[in-house]
This record gives sequence, structure tokens and C-alpha cells, in this order.
Amino acid sequence: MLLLLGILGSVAWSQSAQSPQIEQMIVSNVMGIVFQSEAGTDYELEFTTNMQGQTWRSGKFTAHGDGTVLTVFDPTGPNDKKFYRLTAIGPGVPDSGLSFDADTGEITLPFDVSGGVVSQPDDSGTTTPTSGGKAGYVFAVTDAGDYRVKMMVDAPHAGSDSFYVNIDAEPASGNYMTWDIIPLTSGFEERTVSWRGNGTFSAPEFPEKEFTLSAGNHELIVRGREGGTKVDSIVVEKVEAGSIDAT
Ligand SMILES: [Ca+2]
Repeated sequence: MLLLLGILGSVAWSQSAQSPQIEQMIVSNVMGIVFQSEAGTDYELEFTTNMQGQTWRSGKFTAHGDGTVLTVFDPTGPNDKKFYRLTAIGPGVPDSGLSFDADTGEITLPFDVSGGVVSQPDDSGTTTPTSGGKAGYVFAVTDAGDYRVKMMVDAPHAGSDSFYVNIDAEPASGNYMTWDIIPLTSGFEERTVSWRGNGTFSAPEFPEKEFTLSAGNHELIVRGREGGTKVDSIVVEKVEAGSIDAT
């Protein structure tokens, strides 16, 4: 499933569409359709009036596979829709968090991949986010809410200890969305993404940045800032409601 990351829109993922087990059943004014599903995978419901035409249209909502059968209700009714399918759209974020290797994203120069680790050369630091390397990771959220991002990073010194990070949009110009990795690491260690905001490199305004995400697909965007800062793996996890951070 992790292979789906970063390749949305290609033909590769549409081939995993499932066929309905049961054609349809009428429940009030909506139609329920039962599909096989894989645990942890999110699906988009699509429909077409002509199988041979192969023009699949979005049902405008997603469903979360649980490994057994999955009943999807089409709120617009069965009227002119003859055929349905579920298309896997990417791994969902389970309660335990979604983890993936940094090199599974869509990687753009000057980011480079070496041994599964993503970084840009020491001399390619930039203060313009869009001039840094780009690593994009598409993932699916089932439960709307607040999410944090953790990464296994190598931040060896003050000149190699930052990225720009945002979700669903490029990091803004300036340092508002700068992630200064505090404290420095000794080899690869886990750190939680922060935003400098209106703070400083050593005292960020958002020490643990929370991203509010709707259900559906999202893209984590990491941009290179200081060369030599390395990322090996990434975790996206939900912030538990009512949790209190120890300080
Ligand atoms: Ca720095």
C-alpha cells in the first residue's frame, strides 16, 4: 500500500479497483453497495453509466477498508448510475499513525536519495522554500482532526538542522514554516515537526505543529532549507483529543 504514495493520478492505482459483490440494495432513497476491502486502505467510490466507455466519475466521498466487506451508500441514488467500483486511493492513517520511508515520496532536486535517506548537498542551502529540494508524500485521512508529523532526522550542527514543512500547500516564503530541529541529533533521531512562526530558531512559536486535516487525501510537502539535513522516515499521527503535552 505504501507504494501508492506519490503516484496518485497514474494508472497504477486504478487497476486495484474492486468489483461489487452485490449489485445493489435500496435503503430509503440511497443505494448501498457491498465490496471486499483491504484493512487500512481508503477507497474512492466511482460510477459510470457505460462500462465499455470506461468513463468513471467520482462519487465524491471515500470509505475506509476494514479487511472484510464494506458497504458504501450512494446518497444521490441509483437513478442513472449502472456500475460502481471502489478505487484504492492510498493508505489511511490508522490510530497508531501512518509511517513511511522518506524515499517513497516524489523527490525533486536538489534533494537526493542515498541509502533511503533524503537530503540536499551541504552547499545547497536556501532561504527560498521553492528553491530547495521537494519531497511530496500523498496520504489519506479517514478521521478529520489534528495531526502531527514526526521524522527520523539527522541534524548534526546548526548549519544543517532545518527544513521547510507544510501540508497541502508549499511552505510560505520567509521562515514562518521553518522547522528548526531542536535539539541537534546524534545520528538519526526522532523529532516532531515545529514551525518557527513568529518565534526564533531556538524558540519556535509552534514547538509541536498541529495540522488540521479533513477526511480525504492530503500531501505532506518537505522543502530543503539547510544542506546536509537528512530525513530517513516519517510518521503522521493523530493528536488525541484532550491530550496534554508534558512540558
Ligand atoms: Ca540552522
